[in-house]
Amino acid sequence: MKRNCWNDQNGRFLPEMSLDFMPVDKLKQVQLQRLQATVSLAYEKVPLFRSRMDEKKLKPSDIKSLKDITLIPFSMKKDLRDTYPYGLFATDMKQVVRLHASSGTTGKPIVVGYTQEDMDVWAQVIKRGLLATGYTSDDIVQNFYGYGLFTGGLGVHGGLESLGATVIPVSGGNTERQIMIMKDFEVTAIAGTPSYFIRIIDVAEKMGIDLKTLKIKRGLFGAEPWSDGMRDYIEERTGIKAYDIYGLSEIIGPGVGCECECQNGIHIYEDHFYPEIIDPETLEPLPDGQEGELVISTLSKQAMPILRYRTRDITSIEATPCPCGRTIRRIKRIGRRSDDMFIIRGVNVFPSQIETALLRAEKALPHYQIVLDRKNHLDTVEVKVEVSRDMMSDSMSDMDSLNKRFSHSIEQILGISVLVTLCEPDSLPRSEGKAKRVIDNRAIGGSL
Ligand code: DLL
Repeated sequence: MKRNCWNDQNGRFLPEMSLDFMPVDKLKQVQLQRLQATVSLAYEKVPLFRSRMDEKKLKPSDIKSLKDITLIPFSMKKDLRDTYPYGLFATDMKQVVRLHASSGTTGKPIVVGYTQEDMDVWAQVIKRGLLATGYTSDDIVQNFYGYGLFTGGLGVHGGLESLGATVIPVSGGNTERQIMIMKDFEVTAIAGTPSYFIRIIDVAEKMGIDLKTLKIKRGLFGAEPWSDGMRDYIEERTGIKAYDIYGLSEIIGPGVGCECECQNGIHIYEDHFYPEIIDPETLEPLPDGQEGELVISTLSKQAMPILRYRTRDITSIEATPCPCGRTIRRIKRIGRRSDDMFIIRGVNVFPSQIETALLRAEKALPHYQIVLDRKNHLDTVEVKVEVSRDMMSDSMSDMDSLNKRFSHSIEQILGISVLVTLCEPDSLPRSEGKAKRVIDNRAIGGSL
């Protein structure tokens, strides 16, 4: 597993990859210099950061060590909404060569911008992820992340081009055509959301195409939480290796971090993005190994520097080094956000827990949807589970016992019982991008 850090498997010199293996002292030095420059840029050019720092009587020159980062006020999604569209930009629009936007849960999207230098860094970090997961310039890569305002498609595209791979910019949707391309274009690697790939697996099975017989060796999946169970499902059904890539628009898009071939956590490209873990209630920093909310500061972004951004993603910094030898730290894979949590009868529930329960009950990944509602002032949850053709039976008692297996498994994990409804094959909506697992009818008044 431990490969010479300066070369790829063909012995070619890879300067980008060497950044993953920088001596820790050197890395910290780079981080401090870049943090100081970013704080100065944000203070001088972005009124929101300046006024927040002024309120705390904090000047850029007060940041003397990396620890001083905790003096800086947090920022969050609301700040991007409140300054819509360009209020957090630190450069003239003349320098901005790309805009992307991410749909917010309410009304207007949030807008993010990139200078050419930002674009180069973006391609570089994704290239480092591709190299760490075994992609090479010989690969023919089908990229089914959505192209457009979403950062996934064009972001990963830039990294693939920088690697020198052959990119097929197919974007999401038209599943049968995706499968035809995979086969006919002799695709060797893929990139896209895991939930859409699960859909591709289903459709391929229906078309009588065994993905294991194709040339695909690896996939880079992200943009939404996906469990270890889902990874096993993908790898077993298709014979590919499935790797996790993480990122968010506010920081750069995909490529804030990526797994390596060890598949044991996401290495953060710490020379560009500085990670911290905080307690989301007290906002105090937490030590390595302890789970909390991930906060990220950009260290090299020019168009839109962001300081101490609260991602809402729940994870921890891995305390132990990775066997791959990379010195950049890892975070645990992200299974949940602090805000897709819902509370049922006093119990905090995350969609990923329900997914784990369903997988545990049937060892197959059913399609499911969680419907939240409010009846008589009480929150209710219904888990709709689509029965696959293998699970279907004409016998009522078989279906009843299947329902009980799902309900029991959920109760074991959550400690509360929830209503499980079995649905016909192909009856639940499928995603072509990020899966929408939770339908929340409470906000629109619920049933009462
Ligand atoms: O989803 C960027 C991206 C594109 C990442 C393609 C990876 C691949 P946003 O639309 O701004 O950006 O959504 C960011 O998605 O805060 C997480 O909650 C979630 N997310 C992204 N990657 C992962 C992952 C893109 N690998 C939000 N695991 C983040 C779990 C992820 N959640």
